[in-house]
Amino acid sequence: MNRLIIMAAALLSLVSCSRPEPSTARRELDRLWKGSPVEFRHTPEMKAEAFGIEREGHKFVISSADDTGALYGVYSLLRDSMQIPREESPAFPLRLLNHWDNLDGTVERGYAGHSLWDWDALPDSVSPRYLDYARENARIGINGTVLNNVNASPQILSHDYLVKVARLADVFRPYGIKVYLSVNFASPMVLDSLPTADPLAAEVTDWWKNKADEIYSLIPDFGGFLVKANSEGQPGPMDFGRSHADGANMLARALKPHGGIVMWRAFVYSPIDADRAKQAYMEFQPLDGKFDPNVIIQIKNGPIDFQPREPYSPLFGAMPQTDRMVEFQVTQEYLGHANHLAFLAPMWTEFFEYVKPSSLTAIAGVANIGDSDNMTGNPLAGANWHAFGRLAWDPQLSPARIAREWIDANLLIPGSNIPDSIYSGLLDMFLTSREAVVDYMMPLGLHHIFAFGHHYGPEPWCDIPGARPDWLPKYYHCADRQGLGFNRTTSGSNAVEQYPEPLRSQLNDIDTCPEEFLLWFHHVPWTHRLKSGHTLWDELCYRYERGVSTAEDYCRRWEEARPYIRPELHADVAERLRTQAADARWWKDACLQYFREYSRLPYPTGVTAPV
Ligand code: GCW
Repeated sequence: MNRLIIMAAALLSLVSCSRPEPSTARRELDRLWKGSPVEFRHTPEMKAEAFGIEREGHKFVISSADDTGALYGVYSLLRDSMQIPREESPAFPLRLLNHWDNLDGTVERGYAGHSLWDWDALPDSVSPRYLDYARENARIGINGTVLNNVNASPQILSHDYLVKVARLADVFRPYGIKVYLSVNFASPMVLDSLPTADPLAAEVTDWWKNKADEIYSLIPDFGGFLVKANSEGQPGPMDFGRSHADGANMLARALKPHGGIVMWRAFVYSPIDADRAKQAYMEFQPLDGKFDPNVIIQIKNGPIDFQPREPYSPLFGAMPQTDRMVEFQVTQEYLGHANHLAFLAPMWTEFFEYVKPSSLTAIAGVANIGDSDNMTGNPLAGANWHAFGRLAWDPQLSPARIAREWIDANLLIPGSNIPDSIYSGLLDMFLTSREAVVDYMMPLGLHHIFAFGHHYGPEPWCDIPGARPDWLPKYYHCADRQGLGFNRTTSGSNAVEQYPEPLRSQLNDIDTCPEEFLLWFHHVPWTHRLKSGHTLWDELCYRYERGVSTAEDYCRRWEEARPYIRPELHADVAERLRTQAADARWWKDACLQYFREYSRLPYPTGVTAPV
């Protein structure tokens, strides 16, 4: 009887006592703002990950339904304690970084050193940098990370590696971050010598089911798989005469009992006869409605490959019965690597002008992170990591606001009284930088005239023996004596057909096609007049020249801002900006000299002839 009374009393006290304080949120608060007048309030009716901040007398109250919401509330309060009361919740439930990190420590398209993951030292030794990484991500609302390259080594699914992955998951969990893995479709053949990886073969489905059970026994909140299949030589279901849907659904069914998901990439790239810009749509659109509910199709923002400017991929509008997510590239594979300043928020908000965030289930960004001291190589590239997270949280945020947040917190000497004119010069550098890159690399809709392999400098003349057909000279720019640009209209490859009306007709007509996409969709005569009144040739020259002078101007502005910038950053960035300006001139000289062999027109006044 006594025991019963004690148990009832204990139960009663559990019910009446409020939920314990969210421990990570409290720890972060104590670390970043000791003695702060903040109280946490458990508010179960709020949405997952959401938070509210209000004032009660002298204290701040952060309300949330869960610990992650409380943590996000802390970071948000530290960023802005003025706009109160406010309530926020994320626009996308899944906000992921994709690491293209290989198990040997290299990073594909990474420009910030080696991989942050020290696979050899794990699981016994856990670098303190994993915690820094988790905090940086939680600060901007990232809630998932795919640890390894989409060109995936099957070894990541071996037991030894899964134990290491589990250690990382333990570090990230308190910060609301789940781990995911890229998987190689042929894993059962490589790891366990199965004769096939056919997604419809019973032994294969069993293998994946057992693998999923093993993963979840080590990592109960494992997020799921990311898959690059039948693209650039990676294995996939089509090797066995099956479709992307067969492959994705088989994996999805193995993960489903545990609540995991499959992100199946639509970046399919193999030498085909059709215009490469059409390939993803051609392969995936017919499969709409055939994917299981826990599959999301992960589509790059544009139809080709992370170019400085691309129109949105028409696949986003073509699979209404399938969950879709966008893949942005935070690392600057095609935007000057770690040398150029290219603040990417304007590029990503431009995408959202065409694709409604509410039509997407999730968002991923290919990380620009490595083991360099600042984790991003170029210190200014930290602004892109920040921007990706902030836009994943709220795609309506303006690039200017995001840039200001980052500049204030990271660039300026605390307390430095920077004059308005210098501050707005700095801000303007960020906001114009992506457009400047477009100007000096590939204006007016030109694309993919990069050097083969490293994707850094210009090579519109590329004719590497043995290169893929679309790398052959002129595949993308189609320069000839008449003009320049890829005819994707109804009289050409008809890629316009993949876009809905009225956009399709607008793109199809040389007079209504937005000029930033002109040479993407049209083969334009050299003497065709553009809106500026200039001929195509003259306008092309002016754009390249404008790109160069903008890049040169950045060096001057940066110098002017020197007294207000953290000294350890100033010299490093100054050097990179000088490289950027020199590269801009290199791009201009190389491209104009090359295209002039076709246009045979003089350089217009005001444009310095290449030396
Ligand atoms: O952008 C291209 C890159 C490849 C990359 C591929 C992809 C991971 O050049 O390095 O491979 O896209 O997205 O799969």
